[in-house]
Amino acid sequence: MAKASRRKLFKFGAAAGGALVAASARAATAATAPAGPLSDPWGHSLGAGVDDRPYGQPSKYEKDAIRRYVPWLAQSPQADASFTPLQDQPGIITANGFFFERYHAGRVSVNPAEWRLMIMGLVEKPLLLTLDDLKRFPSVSRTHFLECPANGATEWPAAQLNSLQYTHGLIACAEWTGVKLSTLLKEVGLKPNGKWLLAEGGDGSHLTRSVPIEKALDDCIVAWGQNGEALRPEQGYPVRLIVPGWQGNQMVKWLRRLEIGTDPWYTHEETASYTELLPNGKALGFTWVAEAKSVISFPCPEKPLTGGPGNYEIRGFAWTGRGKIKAVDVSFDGGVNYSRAALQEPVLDKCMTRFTIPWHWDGKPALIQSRAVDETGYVQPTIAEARAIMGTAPVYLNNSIQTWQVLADGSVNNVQLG
Ligand SMILES: Nc1nc2c(c(=O)[nH]1)N[C@H]1C(S)=C(S)[C@@H](COP(=O)(O)O)O[C@H]1N2
Ligand SMILES: [Mo]
Repeated sequence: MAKASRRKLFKFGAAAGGALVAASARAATAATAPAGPLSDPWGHSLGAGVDDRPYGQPSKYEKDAIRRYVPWLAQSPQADASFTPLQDQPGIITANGFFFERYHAGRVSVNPAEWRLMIMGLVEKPLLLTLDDLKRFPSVSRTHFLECPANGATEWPAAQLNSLQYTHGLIACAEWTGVKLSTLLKEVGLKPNGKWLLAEGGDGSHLTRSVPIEKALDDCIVAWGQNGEALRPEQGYPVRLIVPGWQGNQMVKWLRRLEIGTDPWYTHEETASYTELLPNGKALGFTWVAEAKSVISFPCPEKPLTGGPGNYEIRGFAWTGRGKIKAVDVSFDGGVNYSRAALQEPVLDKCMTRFTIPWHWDGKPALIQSRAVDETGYVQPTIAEARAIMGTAPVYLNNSIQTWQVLADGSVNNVQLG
């Protein structure tokens, strides 16, 4: 995402916020006692048969639960990103149709019969695999999140987009099925001086990323399955690399080549997305791991409190690239006091984790926040703490605590404190 678009982002945020406030105010006044049983024509007629939908679709009433993109954020939709509607995601799995997209050269359509994976470089026995060859190796299924390091980039200078989808939607979580990279590297036989892996994509961008061999041998997956079906074209059909817990741009889509070398191949773009200039003038250096982060997904700007004062369940997601989430604390007063939320099972390694906490809302304005703690003891920073670390003009790696302002009418706004 380009820094130049911030002014436009701000205008967009103000417009979207106004519309949401008006909508939720209407909803609040419409809340009345039930008048009696609703008309239920669906209980007195035949439904559709099994012959009209060979591939299932969501209810037509869910038409607002969709990916969205910001048309002026990038120069073309082929070099842009769409955002996951986290406000519509109930559990830790992101539906394949909701999964955010990030393309450098568009979504290509790869014929699996013509697809090949080349494994070469410092190996005893280079391999050229077809998809059928790849699927003969022992496989695993693992659930992991995938976050673009630009997630939250618009929010570094100020609270700009009044939307959970746009402030946090460059993340998704799926069950991936494939062959462990370690299995393939064992098959080709690593030479002792093979210390780095280069992964290359088959799309026009030929996106390439360098992975240290320790990570490649640890938990990386060469995946073809995504949430109960083949990988979607959006996610790199037929095969992508999963580098659990690391930044999303490492997870090369439409994977076509793995090369073993002695050193990293850092490309210009790779360098730009991994380093941030710090206040002391030094660069942060290569930072691959997605640090602990969390956000409240209900309520949020898109999902206000429509039922008036009373009992609600606050819900959200937390994740860390360093293992499991240990705890999430929720504040209702802008970070003065925190209460521990419940983590909903399963709590998995490098995976989105769901948290919940009951809230009796007294109808007064409130500032709600969530703060994640991971199993290493790392605590998610406030925006002020994150800025102190990252300096004045960062783009990437915003994992700071999000504040939602709840107003008396139940509407919710993106704000920043301090
Ligand atoms: N071949 C290829 N791989 C790619 C990209 C790409 O444009 N081409 N984009 C990268 C970036 S920047 C991110 S954040 C993730 C996004 O994955 P998704 O589109 O499945 O959400 O894919 C990464 N892998
Ligand atoms: Mo990305």
